[in-house]
Amino acid sequence: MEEKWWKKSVVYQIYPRSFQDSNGDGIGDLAGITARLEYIRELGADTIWLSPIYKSPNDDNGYDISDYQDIMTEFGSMADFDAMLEKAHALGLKIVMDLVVNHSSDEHRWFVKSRSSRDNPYRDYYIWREGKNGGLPNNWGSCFGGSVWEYDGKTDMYYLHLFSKKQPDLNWDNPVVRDEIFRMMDWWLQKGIDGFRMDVISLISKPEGLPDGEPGPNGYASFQLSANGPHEHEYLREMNRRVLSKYDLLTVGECAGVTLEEAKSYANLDGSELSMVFQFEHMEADFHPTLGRYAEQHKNLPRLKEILSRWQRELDGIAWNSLYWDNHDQPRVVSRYGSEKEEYRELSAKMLATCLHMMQGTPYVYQGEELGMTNYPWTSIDQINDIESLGNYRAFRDRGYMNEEEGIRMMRARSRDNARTPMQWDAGPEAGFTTGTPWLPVNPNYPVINAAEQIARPDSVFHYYQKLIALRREKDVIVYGHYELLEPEHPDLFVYTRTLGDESLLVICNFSEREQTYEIPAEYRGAEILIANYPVPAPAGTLRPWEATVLYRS
Ligand code: TEU
Ligand code: CA
Repeated sequence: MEEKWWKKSVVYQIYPRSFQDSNGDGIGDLAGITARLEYIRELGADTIWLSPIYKSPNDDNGYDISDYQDIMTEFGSMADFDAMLEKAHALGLKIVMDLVVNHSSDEHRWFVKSRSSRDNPYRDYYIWREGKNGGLPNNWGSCFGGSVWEYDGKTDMYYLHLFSKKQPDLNWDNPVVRDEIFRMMDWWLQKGIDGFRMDVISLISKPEGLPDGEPGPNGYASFQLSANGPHEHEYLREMNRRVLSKYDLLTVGECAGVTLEEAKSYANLDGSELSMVFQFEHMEADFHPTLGRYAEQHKNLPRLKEILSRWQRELDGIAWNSLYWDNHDQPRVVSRYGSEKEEYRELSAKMLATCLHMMQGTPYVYQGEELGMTNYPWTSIDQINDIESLGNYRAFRDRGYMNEEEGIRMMRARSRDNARTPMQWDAGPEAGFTTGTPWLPVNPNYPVINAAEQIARPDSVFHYYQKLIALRREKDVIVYGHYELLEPEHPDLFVYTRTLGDESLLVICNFSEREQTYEIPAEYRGAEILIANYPVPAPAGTLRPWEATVLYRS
């Protein structure tokens, strides 16, 4: 396989709003990030993905951009950005920026002009349609609840928004739009950034004629109908040819609705499109059969294993995987697949980290994951800020699928705000995140779960992540080894091997608090323990609650 720096990387994701506030307004900012860069270096990650920091009215916390070449007022200035980039590079940290170009904000000057008349030059920057039979142009539902169509009285037409009505979709079929976007990307790359994480890039090419789809429980067809559209790969190859290929970058496409077959194009090792994709199949392994994400969790380990293993096996040698449990859109993995119980929280956090970090692909660590941060104990819908949680809760409530109490239970298990509570730095006021009032409450468990305590304690989750990251640098078998799943049907154990030439790994993870019996395959008996989450090995043939062990042979 061709050596590319990002194949050996570990990426740390920062959600700037919740990472570190530097001026007491309760909102994280660029100066806060700059002050904490040493922490990321100490952890060992070499690349940072910054969620959006561009000018934005914050309808969706920066995923609605009103100026792609300016900084969000709350986050600071372009000078703050330049200072952050310079210090990051001086510390050997690369910076990957979020690129949100499926849609802009409705406050972007392009959209302001676009909606002003039917025949202005910006009209076709966005997707405008007439109503059909006195109703909406089609039956698609937005990711945040309700229709994807917003009626605009000024010109008596509807515009398409797969997300909120303040996030109108850009029209990628218009070559002038592609020119604008590619020029803007180049401007950032000239500044010296090291790549892009491309927001819902799989949705940019809309299907011909925008046809109706099968409606789901919310009454609408899924917005994901526009995934992997007819010109998707053509546009990405154009972007690659005109912009990306001129630099040495990490590019990761967030690909809602991507299939394995599609990923083989998006993330092909020939470098014609992107370095890798974020797929969603494994995030959907615990979905409710009808309500999908918006219900309590339906855990199913064999299904999770089948999905991850299929991606491991089938991309091997063809395309490159990304590896993630957490991001700013997902509940915290310890609460999801691990245990919040005091005696098991750290063990389970380390087990989950082991399971992911020993796979082939580039691992992503979302801020606080390296501490085993957990979901927030929401007690009221009023505490929720996230537009997606609120929009979908209201839609399901109005259709009689859930009452408020069920809604709160759903938020505890699922809301994106579980990931967005402030980073827990220390046991001081507001966990050291701000000297003011944080925009979202700090998780009350911060006196127990915080970075200062974990850095000082050698057996913490933080130091375990540090070790996993260091191992990836040392052992090629972790980066490149071929993957094989063992025990596919076991309801609680996730066991796999990695092999590269004479080197091999056996990864054993107990996804339960039950003791298990498990006979280690003969060829691994007596092998070196590369890393484990208990200080001493279990008696032969057994596994303790949430145990993880990696055995190494060469
Ligand atoms: O999310 C895209 C996406 O596909 C959503 O469905 C996401 O998976 C969902 O929130 C989880 O249920 C991206 C960003 O990551 C998200 O924060 C933005 O809100 C969204 O795009 C719109 O830009
Ligand atoms: Ca601030």
